[in-house]
Amino acid sequence: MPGNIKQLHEQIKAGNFLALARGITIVENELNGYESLLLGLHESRHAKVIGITGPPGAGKSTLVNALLRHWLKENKKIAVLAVDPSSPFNYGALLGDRIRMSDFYTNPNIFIRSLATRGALGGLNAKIIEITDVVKDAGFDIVLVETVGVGQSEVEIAGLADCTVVTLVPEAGDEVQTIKAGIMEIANIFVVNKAERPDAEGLYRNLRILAHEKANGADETPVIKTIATQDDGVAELANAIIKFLDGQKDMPEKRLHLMTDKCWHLIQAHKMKGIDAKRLRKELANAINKESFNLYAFVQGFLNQQ
Ligand SMILES: Nc1nc2c(ncn2[C@@H]2O[C@H](COP(=O)(O)OP(=O)(O)O)[C@@H](O)[C@H]2O)c(=O)[nH]1
Ligand SMILES: [Mg+2]
Repeated sequence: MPGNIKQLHEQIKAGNFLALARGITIVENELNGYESLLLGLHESRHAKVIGITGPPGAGKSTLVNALLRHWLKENKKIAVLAVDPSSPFNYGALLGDRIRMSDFYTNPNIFIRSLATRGALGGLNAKIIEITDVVKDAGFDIVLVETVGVGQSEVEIAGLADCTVVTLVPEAGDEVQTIKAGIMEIANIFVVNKAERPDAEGLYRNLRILAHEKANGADETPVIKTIATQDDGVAELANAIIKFLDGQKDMPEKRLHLMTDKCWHLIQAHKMKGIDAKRLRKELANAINKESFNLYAFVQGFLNQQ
């Protein structure tokens, strides 16, 4: 590994947040040395990744802040990765309510980073796996990843996280039909946030019924009511998360699925290396007008020249 990257990695492992921020930027943007950095990681298995997902406005950021405050009291070292296009910078503001900003920025136990989403509709950051791996090397107890629940990102977060918390709110509707089928597979814990609202009870009851049906005699997925803005139910949620993590013996099976997918893409990217798009276009322009042109034979010929 190049000397400067090796030094950066040492600093990351020593808990230097500036180095960690730099490492994330290098990996996120594929800057010089990013492959060396990734190849040198020893990814601590100590750090547990907790995914907090759910629709926009459900109160995910508020919950993350409440969990942060809860675990800070227990001296836990926590990283937050916020992949949320709607409220990327609200952490400082929310934390600022109860912890002075200056304290928060110098707090050696919290690292917070907002990340861009892959598409306009949200979804995880394209480099979320790499970024999480870098963060895991920095000696955190907990890595909280906030993501907006939109289709594929929910599947990804379930593969990435050791525990996935699905946050719902009453206005999501208390009808069983409105709860997407896939969400039962993904959630390790359900949160009914904004529980002070009268219609929260219906959603809560329906989730309990679904959890009961799914469990079929085994442990039921916990459903926890919270009022994140008042810290209500937050200690209970934190305990449920820790209990779930403690009881987890095997790696989540969705991890293998996600990692297979990731390997596939890395191999694809690796194979595409050295393919010169300009030359491809030029050669295609020459070939395409010929009577005998066959796209597939052209591709084979092009690859054979490499
Ligand atoms: N009434 C009520 N409002 C809440 C609660 N939790 C969060 N909010 C508010 O809901 C809005 C969206 O919260 P936010 O955490 O940004 O949601 P996110 O988009 O899921 O991250 C904010 O105005 C919060 O103050 C709650 O338990 N009750
Ligand atoms: Mg948010």
